[in-house]
Amino acid sequence: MSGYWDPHIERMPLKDLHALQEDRLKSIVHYVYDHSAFYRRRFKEAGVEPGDIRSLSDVTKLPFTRKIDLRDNYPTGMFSLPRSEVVRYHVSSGTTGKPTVVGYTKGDIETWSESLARALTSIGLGRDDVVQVGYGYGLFTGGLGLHYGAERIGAAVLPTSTGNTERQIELMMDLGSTAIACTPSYFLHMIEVAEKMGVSIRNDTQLKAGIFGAEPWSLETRKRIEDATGINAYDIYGTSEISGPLFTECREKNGIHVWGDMFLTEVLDPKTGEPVEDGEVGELVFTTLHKFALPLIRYKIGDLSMLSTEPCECGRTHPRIMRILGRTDDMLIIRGINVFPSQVESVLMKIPEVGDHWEIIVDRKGPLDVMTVRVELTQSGFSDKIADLMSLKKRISKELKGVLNIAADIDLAEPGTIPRSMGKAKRVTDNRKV
Ligand code: DLL
Repeated sequence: MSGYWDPHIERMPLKDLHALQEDRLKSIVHYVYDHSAFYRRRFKEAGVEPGDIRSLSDVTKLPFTRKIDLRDNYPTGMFSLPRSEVVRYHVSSGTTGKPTVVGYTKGDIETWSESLARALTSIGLGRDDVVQVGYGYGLFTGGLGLHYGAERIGAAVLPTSTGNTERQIELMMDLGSTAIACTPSYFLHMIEVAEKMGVSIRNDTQLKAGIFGAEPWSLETRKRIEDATGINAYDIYGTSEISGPLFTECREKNGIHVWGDMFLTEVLDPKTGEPVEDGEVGELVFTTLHKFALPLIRYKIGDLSMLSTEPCECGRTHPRIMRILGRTDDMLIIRGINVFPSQVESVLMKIPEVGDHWEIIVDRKGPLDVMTVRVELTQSGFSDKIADLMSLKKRISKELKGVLNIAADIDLAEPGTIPRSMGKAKRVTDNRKV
């Protein structure tokens, strides 16, 4: 059957998928209890034993784990296997605290690659494709993750990593890259550099698909990328803790397929910890069902999304998560109002005069929080007439207020003045914390 990497698994009837998940949940719970002193202690504290987990719904009896547990047990205190079984480590950058270390057995790397092989096949890639991997190679999971996934489907990998953008574009043309995997903010930068080089991604390259993620990006940004280049831009999600990049949208572009034989997904109310209904926003919690060096039980990632358990038009039965709103800890509280940077992006990207780069700066002036949104204008949106700029400022401010319910100061910047990122874009500077 074409279009699927593993049709038997991907189209599995829900009843069979649930039975498989139940078996795997029971085994992984026994496994961590037997192999990891951390989980034994946690389970005992929660008064739960592996034998208590008899059905899928019993998952709620298990205690949560969080990033802080990985940090507290730095570097490998949460691992379930000794070093001799580990074939790879990845390490988070630690920008928001102590770094976290994740590890993989040979089988874990295979499962990770398999997950991406299914995902890449679902967006129509295969052995005739050239996949340019512009995610960072090294301690970050993006580069090597995509690399192994693309190799698994027999594509030719062009491992450009991040940076050296002009060379990336030359190679894209010379080797005929048909897909690019990088952060959406880096791809926007690539489009800009290509233009400066006199290269049209639409006409001068063979690019047809983008695999964009590792940071929040809005549907409006997708539209901008697709309109500017003619490619199909797909969302890819994952976190280093559960392996790295793992899941993408399929060609339907209606949610990210999370492979149920590998992961059990819960979406919970961040306040009560109770499951929310399908289609309601909640916090993502994953249990790894088939990962053995560092299995995670009810891991609270902190990302907000919605779950859909309806089978997809593409024929895949596995649950989908909808576009990630952001992390609970990305949420800014400005004068008591919750603001997600992704909401700001959605508003800005609908305004044609606003370019692709923007940032939020939060200060405290006296007792008051002040949010400044600094936006770069496009060449055509930029005017030397003060009156034009003033009226644009007003318009942006009004649009933002309509969605966020708070007023923001708008700072208009000339094209090319906001720093570009090669990896995850830094959108927010919160001066209140320093
Ligand atoms: O960013 C893994 C990855 C690499 C995913 C390449 C996709 C592509 P971490 O560095 O651990 O891992 O960061 C994970 O990034 O919890 C989300 O907050 C955010 N994130 C990742 N993908 C998306 C996405 C990698 N598609 C954290 N949309 C996650 C929104 C995303 N946020």
